[in-house]
Amino acid sequence: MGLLDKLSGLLGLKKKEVHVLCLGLDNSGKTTIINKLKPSNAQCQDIVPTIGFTIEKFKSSSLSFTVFDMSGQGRYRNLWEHYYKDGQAIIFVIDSSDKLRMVVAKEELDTLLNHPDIKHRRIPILFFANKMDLRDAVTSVKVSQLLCLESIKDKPWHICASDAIKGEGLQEGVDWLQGTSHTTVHL
Ligand SMILES: Nc1nc2c(ncn2[C@@H]2O[C@H](COP(=O)(O)OP(=O)(O)O)[C@@H](O)[C@H]2O)c(=O)[nH]1
Ligand SMILES: [Mg+2]
Repeated sequence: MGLLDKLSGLLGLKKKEVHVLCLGLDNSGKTTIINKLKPSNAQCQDIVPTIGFTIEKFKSSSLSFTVFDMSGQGRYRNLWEHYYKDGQAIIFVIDSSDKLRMVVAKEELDTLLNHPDIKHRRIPILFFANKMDLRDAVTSVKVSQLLCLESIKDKPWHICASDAIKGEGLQEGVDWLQGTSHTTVHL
């Protein structure tokens, strides 16, 4: 069973489609992670390259993924925020070796958490502290400190160290998402 098949048990809803948002700064590893998660027969629904802004959408069985970069595109913010209300789980990817932009990742996370379509929902957030294989990478504990994850009280969250190229850590994250969402996501 592929990782994505396992995930499709998410929410225990076999029929209804579950929307997962995969977010993070550009170059953090989102596309690599999603490519590892999706089975080879997943349809690439559409890649929408508006000027300077790309939304990747994948669909497989009862799961759909919407993936986009949150950085350097402030003026496209309202385009991507439009997807928030349909998201039932969030995968937030961080480049653990990019210390310079960790503060930007934190700003984007804070903006996300304060968005009206996210703020009052107990939507589970899975963080991937990605690129753990790189010499410059900080630990997942350090990433969670830098992003102040402990201050997230009203949503279930979990952080996993990952190496998306080798596929390490992804299973643990998917298992957590699958386990948590039965009790925490209300439709
Ligand atoms: N060393 C290392 N490189 C990674 C990892 N994940 C992604 N990359 C590389 O980082 C770059 C950006 O990845 P990509 O998935 O396109 O990032 P996105 O912009 O968030 O979609 C690519 O060159 C990937 O091969 C990882 O865990 N370790
Ligand atoms: Mg990408």
